[in-house]
Amino acid sequence: MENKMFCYQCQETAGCTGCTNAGVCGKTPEVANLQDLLVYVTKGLSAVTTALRAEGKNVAEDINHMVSVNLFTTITNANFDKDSIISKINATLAAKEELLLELSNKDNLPEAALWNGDQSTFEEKGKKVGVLSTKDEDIRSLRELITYGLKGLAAYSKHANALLKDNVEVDAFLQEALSKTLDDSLTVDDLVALTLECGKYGVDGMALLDEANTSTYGNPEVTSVDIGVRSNPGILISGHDLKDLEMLLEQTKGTGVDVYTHSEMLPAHYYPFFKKYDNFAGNYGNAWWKQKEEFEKFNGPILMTTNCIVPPSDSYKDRLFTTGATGYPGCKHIDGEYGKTKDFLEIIELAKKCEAPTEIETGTITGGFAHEQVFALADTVVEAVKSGAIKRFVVMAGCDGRAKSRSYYSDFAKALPDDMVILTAGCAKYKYNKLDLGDIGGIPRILDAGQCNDSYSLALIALKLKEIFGLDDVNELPIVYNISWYEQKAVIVLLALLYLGVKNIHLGPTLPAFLSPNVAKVLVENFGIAGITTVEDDMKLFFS
Ligand code: FSO
Ligand code: SF4
Repeated sequence: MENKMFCYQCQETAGCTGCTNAGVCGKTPEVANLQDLLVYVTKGLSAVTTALRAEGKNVAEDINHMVSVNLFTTITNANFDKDSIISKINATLAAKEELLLELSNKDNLPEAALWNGDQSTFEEKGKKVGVLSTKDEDIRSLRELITYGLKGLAAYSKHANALLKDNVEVDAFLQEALSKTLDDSLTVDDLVALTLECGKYGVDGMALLDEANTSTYGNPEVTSVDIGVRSNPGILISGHDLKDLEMLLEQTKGTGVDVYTHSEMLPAHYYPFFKKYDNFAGNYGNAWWKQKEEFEKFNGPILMTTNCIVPPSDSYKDRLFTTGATGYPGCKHIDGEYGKTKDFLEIIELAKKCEAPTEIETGTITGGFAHEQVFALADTVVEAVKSGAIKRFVVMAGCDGRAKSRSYYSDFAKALPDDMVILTAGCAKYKYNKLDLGDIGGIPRILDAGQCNDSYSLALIALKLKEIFGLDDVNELPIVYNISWYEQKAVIVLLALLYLGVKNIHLGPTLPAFLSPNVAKVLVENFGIAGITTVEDDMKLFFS
């Protein structure tokens, strides 16, 4: 039987091979095929911009932003709204046609750069240009690995762009690499090299976002975050976009409405800038996949600034709002250009009519161990390592997810010997951040740097320790990498770590379905990438 769709970009893909009938995430075949077309036309646009740059011509900033937002739109759990995707395809085709007029030499352009069509053809075309249109399984695997890494890079660039920070070299690379995934003359070796180059730009992209965040909101500092509730009505903000949070806090000031963070927005509490808002209440709930029960209990409106959206229940669908690259059919989308203020009044007015959140937890969690904060504690940390009080660091960054097998990460954290410290970032932390693992001489045994993009901080910390201990190689440090992945931002984090020379990363709960046996072999042989087994066996493997 013919597939209705094909997608294998996330860890929860059906049967660990591919979603062919409907997405496990809730993506319909119609939306999946339209997303494939959006990726295709974005690659076409990128081939044109890359050719224009080769002719020495300038590419406007709004085109760079369009490419990033388009890719972000197709990340797992970001946008389920076919109308939003169709309008992005139309806008991309229109922009591409205009740019084609500026291009002198059109001889070497791929089909995607020249294709155009009206809306009635989109879904059929999407079916023809998806993942399986590349027949060779190794070339397909590498093209998808690169595309997913670029989706992650685009997401991080988009957040920096919203804070009015751009890196045109990152944008030019992103577009060139996208266009190279259409180039049939490239060999497996060429694409392996391009994959590693993605890692280099992944580091640059995360550095850009880190600079954008810290120059705007200050350096994260150790912070204790309340996980209980107050008595006022509240708005829950989820996702990664700090600029959206800033606008929401400004507009809710003095309204009697509190703002709570959810999932990946938790690390916002660590930034000094946001501490001035009295109505910035705390963090409500856990990682993205628990949102159905938690959003229902929250009682007030929810603003999704990025993925991960779980298709909402009717009980709260009318209080779910989207912004940025996200979208869900039937949920109100609030837009706004970079540098302009989005209008969240409708959300605030709705909140006023809602009950206060139902308490689901009480207490606090502590985080804020991004690079500057850890550097400030460097003497204590180094002393603890030298004295043997800290024997090892375990990087457990990445994503959380619904799979039962992910209880491995809670069990692993619980089973870790008392002289080991977890370094984390991303929503993976929710598997253990409410455990009381104590501290080592005042250093908590779970150091949370922030969002998944703050894995950059963990890399900086590793490089700093390498320097302090006078080591030649980052792999000589007493650090083990046991990373959990779910969607495509984790792919660029992984490629960035590989670029920085980190070896022997363990990736779970399962290896990506998009790695063909040969591509997986390249990663195993060159970087020592491995999966996970059981907590007991992995403990022996990592620490003996
Ligand atoms: Fe998690 Fe979702 Fe941050 Fe991801 S909320 S899974 S890698 O979007 O982006 O860590
Ligand atoms: Fe399936 Fe994941 Fe793709 Fe959703 S994003 S359709 S769950 S592979």
